[in-house]
Amino acid sequence: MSEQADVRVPDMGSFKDVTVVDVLVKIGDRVELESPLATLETEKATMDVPSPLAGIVLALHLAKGDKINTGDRVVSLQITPGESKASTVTPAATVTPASAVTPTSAVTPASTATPASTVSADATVAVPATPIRVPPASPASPAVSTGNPAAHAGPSVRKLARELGVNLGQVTGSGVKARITHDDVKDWVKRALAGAAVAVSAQAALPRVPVVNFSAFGEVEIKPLTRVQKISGPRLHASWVNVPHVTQFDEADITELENLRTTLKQRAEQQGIKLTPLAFVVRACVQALAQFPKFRSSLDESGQNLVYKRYTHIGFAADTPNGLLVPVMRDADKRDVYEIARLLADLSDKARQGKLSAPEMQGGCFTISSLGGIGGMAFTPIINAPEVAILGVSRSSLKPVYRDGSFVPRLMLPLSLSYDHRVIDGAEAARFTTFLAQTLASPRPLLEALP
Ligand code: CAO
Repeated sequence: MSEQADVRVPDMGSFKDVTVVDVLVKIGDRVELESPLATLETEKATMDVPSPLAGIVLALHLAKGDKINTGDRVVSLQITPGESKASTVTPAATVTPASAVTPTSAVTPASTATPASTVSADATVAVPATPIRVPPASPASPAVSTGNPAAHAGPSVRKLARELGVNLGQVTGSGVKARITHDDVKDWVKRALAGAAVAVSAQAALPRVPVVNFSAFGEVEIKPLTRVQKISGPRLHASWVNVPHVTQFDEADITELENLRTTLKQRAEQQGIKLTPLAFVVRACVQALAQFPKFRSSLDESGQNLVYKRYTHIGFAADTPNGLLVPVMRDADKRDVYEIARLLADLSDKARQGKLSAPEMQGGCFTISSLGGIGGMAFTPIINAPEVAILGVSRSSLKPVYRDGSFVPRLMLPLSLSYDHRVIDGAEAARFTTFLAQTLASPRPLLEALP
């Protein structure tokens, strides 16, 4: 059989007429032991009133803005005997058996969400594919009620969140047991502002794509994007709208490379290695990046400095059933062509099985996207920002090349280098692809032992 009990304001010492700044529950809510029920504010501090019992809220006896004192009723709870007991740890609110609790005697419902109609909030909703994600990934308004009783946060953090209009339910806590700290709230606000600013400028700058009711023209079927697409889409969009892309095209004569690869392929296979042309391309890129280190740099946040990386981690686009993933091969400059080939296969297998770990997708400084196994002559890859360049590789084909007075058949590999024109000039890009083509055309050194 269930019982009713009143929860009262605990002993507040000399504080009198303390203001209720938030009511964190509403009638019908289930509260657990020590769930905060309300937040009180004195001149010196804010404090939560934790529930000394678990139960269902039958009535609220205070409202936001009320002045209350020790012993005043906070809520009436319906409790099941044995299910909960008063806390012995926290300075809990006091409990008295309810005399006659009538739900209708409730003062007001708990503080409700007040979605603010700020420009930033609207803009964020309107452009969900904003490059800088407003935390969390959901485009919800940052300015909603702070009264989230489930959030694990102390009174002063709740106060800060309230003042800044942060919904604690959207903040990830970095403290012990995911407790939300002051810094977590401030970080959330910083990121929300950055995201909103980008969304506002993007919205202002971009004409909108028309919304079409396709079913007016025939039968349609709606399928959601995959999780990978939902993540990679906004990133690609961010790069597309933020980075001035130019693509430099070239061709590498890989006739000799292909002859060499054919002689090595079988032996490699016996060791379980699939020696594809891409492994040689990665090796050639390592050399090009050593020669032109700007191609593995990134602009810093201010856009005023270039961050030169002294490491060569190379990402490569992998086509998976769930969408595009970019595994990263760490320290590609310390690996020979066989090791690179093995890693290409291992990482792309993992990508297809959805088993890549976070470090295996981070830290890249240059990306290669190879469609050579599929087909095509050239394409314009989107830079994996904040990287500044990406190499697209298409399918090699035999072409007539004019040499020493006659046309000869040569195996030509198409290269498409997209680069960030804020960082790289066209002449540098042409030097980079020329170097790459020359390196691939004389492949023996690519097999040499590493330094
Ligand atoms: N020209 C001609 N043939 C090529 C080639 C090229 N440029 N590149 C690869 N090939 C051949 C390989 O030699 C192999 O042939 P065999 O089986 O006869 O030896 C075949 O094509 C298939 O190669 P592969 O795809 O298994 O291996 P890879 O090392 O070339 O590529 C990977 C690995 C993971 C990059 C690739 O499988 C992949 O996913 N590519 C798609 C990348 C992508 O989606 N990019 C677009 C991103 S932007 O949307």
